[in-house]
Amino acid sequence: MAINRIIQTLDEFTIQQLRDFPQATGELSSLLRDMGLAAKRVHVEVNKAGLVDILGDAGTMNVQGEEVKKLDVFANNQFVGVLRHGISCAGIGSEELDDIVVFDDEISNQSKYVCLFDPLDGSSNIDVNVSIGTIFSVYRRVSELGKPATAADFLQPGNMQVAAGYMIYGSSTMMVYATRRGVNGFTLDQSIGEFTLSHPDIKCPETGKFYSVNHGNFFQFEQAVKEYVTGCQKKDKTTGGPYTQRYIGSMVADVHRNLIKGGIFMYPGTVDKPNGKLRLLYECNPFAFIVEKAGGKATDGRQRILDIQPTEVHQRTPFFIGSKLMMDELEGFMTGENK
Ligand code: AHM
Repeated sequence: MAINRIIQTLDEFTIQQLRDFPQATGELSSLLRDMGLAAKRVHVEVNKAGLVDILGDAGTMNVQGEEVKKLDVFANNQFVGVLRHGISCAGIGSEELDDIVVFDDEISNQSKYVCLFDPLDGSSNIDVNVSIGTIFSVYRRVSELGKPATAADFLQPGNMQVAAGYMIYGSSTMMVYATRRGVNGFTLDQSIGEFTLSHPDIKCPETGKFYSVNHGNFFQFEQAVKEYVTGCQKKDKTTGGPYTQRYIGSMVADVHRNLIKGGIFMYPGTVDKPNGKLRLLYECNPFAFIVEKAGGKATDGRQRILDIQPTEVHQRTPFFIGSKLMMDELEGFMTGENK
């Protein structure tokens, strides 16, 4: 059967969206294009990671006290580079860097947006050929245009995001991004070197069959989470279980699967780490924005992720995200209703 579908590239798609908004300046499209360009460079390196001596430790620790792999450094430099030289971004925050970086030059000071990103999430999986990803978040500045960006631009609650997205470097490379108009996914067509629209208007199924959690931490979870997770494993009227357990340890891959197929991803707090592992600004807010725009939900177990007022760029939060009905069931356990 002949496939008669018009191929639309990322650029064509964002330009088409701009046409619907004659007052738009094109800065956001330009920023998304910059992110796509950096992602293509990272894709090339990720794909030859097994061939060249780019694997291994860069010999430094990141601000979280974790080992930095060389590809993390490479990816970080690509994203910082495109945004610094682009026309839309006044500054960045990166999971790899201690502090925000303000691009204090004439063009950047006039730019409307700041961008926060985790350049290579799931990097402990690089050595073993498991999917990894990039996660990013875009905010409109609250500081005065014409002057350098300030810390307040970066410390906005997630509900102020104008766009958020992720790239997944997996069996194919994809870029998925959300704006208030919805969520769309683009797959890298390597024959032309372009991201092309492959998943238009993504909707997260209301429920699903997957639950994703690190079971190794089970005995450290709070009681309500233990009960919900146990409910996922057995025939249970309240949770709708049993569900299939899928956990790669690469959040981009885990949440991507659950976004497309339906499911719930959890990284709860533990006795040792009450705020869990994941970073609010670099990992949780962008995914919360994307999944909510697709019809799902995201909370820290008690409140909506997007309503949390951040106090510092590297703060962590417990994280629960996924299909609406599964999240409602979890919520019932957290509030004691589903006991
Ligand atoms: P990393 O980028 O240092 O690998 O950490 C982030 C990753 C997430 O992608 C993933 O969901 C989580 O850490 C897995 O953590 P754990 O191994 O504790 O389950």
